[in-house]
Amino acid sequence: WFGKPSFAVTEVWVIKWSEGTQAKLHITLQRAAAMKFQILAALFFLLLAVNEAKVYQKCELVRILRDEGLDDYYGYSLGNWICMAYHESRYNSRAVGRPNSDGSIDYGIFQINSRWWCSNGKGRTANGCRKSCSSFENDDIRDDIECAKRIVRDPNRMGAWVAWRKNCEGRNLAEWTAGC
Ligand SMILES: [Ca+2]
Repeated sequence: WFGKPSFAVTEVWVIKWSEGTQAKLHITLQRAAAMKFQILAALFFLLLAVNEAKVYQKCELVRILRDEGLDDYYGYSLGNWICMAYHESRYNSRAVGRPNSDGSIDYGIFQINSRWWCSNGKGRTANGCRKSCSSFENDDIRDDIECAKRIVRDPNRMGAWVAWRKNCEGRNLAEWTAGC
């Protein structure tokens, strides 16, 4: 067996080896693809969860507004605030309204207006609350409450909220805080 080397055997071995490697590589790539898909799916659902609006329960909102001192603020009982928030945003802290006739936009649970109370970087604003409107699009509504207090200190009082004038003003609002 010191004769000439058997290339054929070596070739077959090399081919088998490369086939085996390819098969392994193929499986590895398939697993990587499956894993990539799983990661993308997880990210997708995470984003979905992040984008999901925070819709407050009535009594949850009653408790927060009470804690933040809105009950009887400027003489308006809690029922006024809950009724207003319901008709403005359905208690959705991320509600963003369609543009108003003047091009301004209303933001958040109290639908705070970009022409007068916050800046969205588009068009004129008095920015009475000295806030970016984006701060009224998140689930932390303490700054929204601060701005609502500023709004009601203005001469229009709660009349600033059209939905309040239409649906809450002068009505018996006891039901809005009942059972909380
Ligand atoms: Ca906020």
